Amino acid sequence: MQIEKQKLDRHNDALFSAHTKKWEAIKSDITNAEDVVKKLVDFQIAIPSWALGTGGTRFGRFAAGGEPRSLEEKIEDIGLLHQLNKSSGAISLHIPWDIPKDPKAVKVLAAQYGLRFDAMNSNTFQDQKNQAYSYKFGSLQHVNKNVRDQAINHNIEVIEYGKQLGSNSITVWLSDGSSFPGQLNFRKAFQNTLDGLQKIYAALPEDWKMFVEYKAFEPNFYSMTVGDWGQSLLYAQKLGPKAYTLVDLGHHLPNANIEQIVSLLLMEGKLGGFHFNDSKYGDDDLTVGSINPYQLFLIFNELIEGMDARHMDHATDLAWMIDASHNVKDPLEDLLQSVEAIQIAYAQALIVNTGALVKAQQQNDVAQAQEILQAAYRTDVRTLVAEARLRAGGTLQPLTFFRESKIREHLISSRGKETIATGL
Ligand SMILES: [Mn+2]
Repeated sequence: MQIEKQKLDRHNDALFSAHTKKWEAIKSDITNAEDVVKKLVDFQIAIPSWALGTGGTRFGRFAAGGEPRSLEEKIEDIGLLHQLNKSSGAISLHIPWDIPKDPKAVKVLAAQYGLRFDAMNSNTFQDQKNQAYSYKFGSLQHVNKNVRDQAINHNIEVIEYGKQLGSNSITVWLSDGSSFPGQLNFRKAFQNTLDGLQKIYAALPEDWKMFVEYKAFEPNFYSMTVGDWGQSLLYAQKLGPKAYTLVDLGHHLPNANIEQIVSLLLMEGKLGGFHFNDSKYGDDDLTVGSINPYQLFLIFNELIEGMDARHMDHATDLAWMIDASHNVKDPLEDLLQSVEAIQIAYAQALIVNTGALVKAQQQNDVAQAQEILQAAYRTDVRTLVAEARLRAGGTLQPLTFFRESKIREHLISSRGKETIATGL
């Protein structure tokens, strides 16, 4: 569904004078407020096609109702998010859950909502109907060449779909690994995987990137064949200049220093993209910023520092995507919260007094360094984020608008209560 412009205007008009007061105040406080707002307007976060439906756990699934029934309806939902926050201008597709039957028409539809196609995602962690070989014991690592070839061909097929949609990257996440000691020869598993990735890499168009995503555990619990950033970087370095490491916040062991990982990958020119979520224990896929917003801020601080050191464009040189699952929330509300949390962390990192921080580091002034970071983190930047949305043509308060307009109720009445989105 698309929201009429008058409705958006009415919402913004009602909030405008209160917002303006706050904006004037923060502008006099933060010297680079204008610059932050401009950067926020440019910053877009891709929404994966599997995040529009209610997620499940291995125990159960409780549908929200009105969930998208097709790829077209998923695009419609992301279009709606983008209309409200003007920062969700990209969609990331998962194959085979969302195979476009008519890629041309799908591309046109997405463009109507102002969306482009971000990284394509392959799937060799599940068996599909009528599949010749099973991935039960892995895909690219598999001891049987037929299984490996099937996984390679699938990835090449995903690239082909992506080409038709105007995407320019593929994310390869492998569930490969072992659950018991002795199950796997680590070296051979690595070599088979590298060989498969090389064949996929060879099928990349000139201007494409390949992201190698790692994960510490699950679904395998003894070893993962792409288990950490070191292994991912090893693959990426061996593959070549179009291969990069992808960091998913939930794919680390507890208490990992993700900001340091980000910093070093950027230093090596090998950070390709980011999957945002939050977690308390493992890969919990909770709303971005819901558990540990300070960590998110520290990560953004390193992202900006590292990108600026390499003169990278914040908005376009890395792939930004939300990768979460929503078990007890309305998926659209959750995504609105996630995007806002990312924007807040980004804005806070943009107002860090970097000159003073460098000076404090040079002088080993540890207390002062902490003060500088926390001064930025403790600044309420929500008005900057709202101002960016307003300038881009979105809503001042997306979540309030979503609720007051009864969008979920409308979706339920048009799509039905029992709809199920394809995906996990
Ligand atoms: Mn991910």
